[in-house]
Amino acid sequence: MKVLFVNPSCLDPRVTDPDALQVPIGLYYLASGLLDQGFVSGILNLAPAGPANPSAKGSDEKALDLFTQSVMQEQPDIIGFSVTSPTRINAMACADKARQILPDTLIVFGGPGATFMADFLFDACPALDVIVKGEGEISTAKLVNAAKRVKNRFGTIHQAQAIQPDLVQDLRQIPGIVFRNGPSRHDTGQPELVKNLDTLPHPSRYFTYQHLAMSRGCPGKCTFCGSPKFWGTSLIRRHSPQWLFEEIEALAQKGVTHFFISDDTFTMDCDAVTELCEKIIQADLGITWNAISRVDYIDERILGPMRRAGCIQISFGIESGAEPIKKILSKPIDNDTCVAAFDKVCAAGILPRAYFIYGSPGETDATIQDSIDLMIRLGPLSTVFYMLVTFPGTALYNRALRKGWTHDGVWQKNIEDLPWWELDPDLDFARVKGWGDRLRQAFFDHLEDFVNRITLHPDKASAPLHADFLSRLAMTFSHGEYARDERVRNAEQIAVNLFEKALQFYPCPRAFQGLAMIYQKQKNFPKAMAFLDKGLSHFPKNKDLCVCMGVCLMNIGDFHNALTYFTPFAQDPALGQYISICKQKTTPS
Ligand code: B12
Ligand code: SF4
Repeated sequence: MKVLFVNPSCLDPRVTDPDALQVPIGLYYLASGLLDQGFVSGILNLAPAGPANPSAKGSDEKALDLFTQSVMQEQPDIIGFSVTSPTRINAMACADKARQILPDTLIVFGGPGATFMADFLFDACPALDVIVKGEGEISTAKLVNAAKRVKNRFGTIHQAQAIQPDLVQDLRQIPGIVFRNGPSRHDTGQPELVKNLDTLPHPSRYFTYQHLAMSRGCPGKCTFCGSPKFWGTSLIRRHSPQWLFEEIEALAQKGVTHFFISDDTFTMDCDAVTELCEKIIQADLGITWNAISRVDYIDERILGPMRRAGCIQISFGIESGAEPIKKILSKPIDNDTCVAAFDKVCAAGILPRAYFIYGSPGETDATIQDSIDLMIRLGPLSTVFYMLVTFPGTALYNRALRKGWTHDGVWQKNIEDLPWWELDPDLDFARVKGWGDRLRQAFFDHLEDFVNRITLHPDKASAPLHADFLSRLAMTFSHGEYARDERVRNAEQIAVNLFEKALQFYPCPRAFQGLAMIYQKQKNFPKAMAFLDKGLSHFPKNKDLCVCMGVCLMNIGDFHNALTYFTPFAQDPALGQYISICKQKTTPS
């Protein structure tokens, strides 16, 4: 029995956001569970293939071609698609294609998009056989075992006639699925949940990946979010710190150096987070990671361990600074709590990132000003501003359905999501877009001030980590996202200030290198080399510093000395060109 899991591509090209092209964590769990049971299972990631033509929305031929090739080659008995609202169109196109190529393959959809759009998907996609709702491990294992028992009889499930009664009996025993039976459908109710997440296999045994989650579920009930209904709010389960540590350690041993911890509210359980961090610190894994949390779950005591364990960024959904909007979005966290959390996180040397939503029901110029005022108090060093959109499974979508503002049939169109302003008669695109522009403008107008306001804990032990934090941030201004963004004013000067501030805390190779690169770009080679000299006096074997020094020396025509800096790293093919130029220049003709 061969099972192929597929991560379909989104409608919009997301080429600039590599994070969004990753395979969902759930597929790693599902595939590992089946591999552990002896089934043949793999994952096909269509996301990087994306829409063939970025300008033509919904054009996904490239992803479809890749899928067709894989299916012809693999000949899977079951194909399971992880579906979100933005990936449903590609999932349906692939399902239709699979049905043409392999008429008897069982086609299964799961994930948040499938869970809340079952009726629509069965109507719109004749090739679809089964939807697995919510958490998938137990239902999927049962489904695959049932498929194994009745192999070759699943071919009837998607045909016009009803399937055999004994097969129906089998499927009815599986909780949490909806399956097609000729013209009708059966829904078996809620899925059975994994009581102890540690009983799940370690996906790292089979796969290498960066997104991890310790918990399932969130205490929040935000009206724009699918999590409360998908995972439930009362029974939040989590892996033990030991289980997650083993997963991180195994992945680090496979070469993963940066992780995205994707729990909805990672810092929910203070003791568990502290225990995990202590284990990472003790093992000295040399990793970095980002996390997501809520401002009302930030206990100052965990920030030190988190930072020492490699946490470099925490994202918070701030959403709005206006009380009435927070109420509508069901995120009743007062602004002072938001500010306190941002201050603590930044003081620990962790970059606080703020998510804001605009275009909510009841939004006005005044509520946007409230958000701007709150943002200025928070001083976020990174922001994401989202126009409010809605998906099935959220309270807001249900509200729009009740008001008759939309219906499930809209998902037939090539749209990724439903912007709220399109539904709400009190809003229009021009105003909503204008609000987004105002928020972004305000952020860029104040960014330099936010950087200048950074106040780090003065304790001596944190000095190396503070230097790391400041130099990392400096790099975004000198060579990263902010360096490329025209809206950021004084980017290079901000970078210089940050690198210098980093060095006041502790000698940091990135800061020496960053300053040298800035002066090298300005053709001020003596100044660049002075910083490199200082850096190399602390870190004589640091490759980046050596290479940078070599390049500076080449620029001033000292090829002989340049070669001495490149030679220790001669095995790196990227340096081959430099080395051969230096050799040419130093070989007497
Ligand atoms: C981390 C995360 C991301 C990360 C990483 C995603 C990744 N590749 O792992 C990033 C930042 C990339 C991201 C991007 C986006 N995300 Co996101 N994301 C999440 C988040 C917070 C956690 C996902 C997670 O890891 N869950 C834990 C694992 C174990 O669960 P899982 O992957 O869902 O899989 C389980 C089940 O779903 C099911 N299952 C899943 N697939 C399949 C397939 C089969 C065949 C079967 C049988 C079962 C099954 O079984 C799995 C095991 O139990 C969720 C919210 C949440 N808590 O679920 C939102 C969420 C999934 N994201 C959402 C959205 C909207 C997006 C974006 C569109 C945002 C944007 N505007 O750019 C993009 C697009 C992503 C895409 N390809 O569609 C929505 C989806 C809503 C919807 N109805 O579709 C969610 C639910 C949040 C919300 N707003 O409500 N996301
Ligand atoms: S938006 Fe965040 S806090 Fe709110 S319910 Fe969703 S995951 Fe929880």
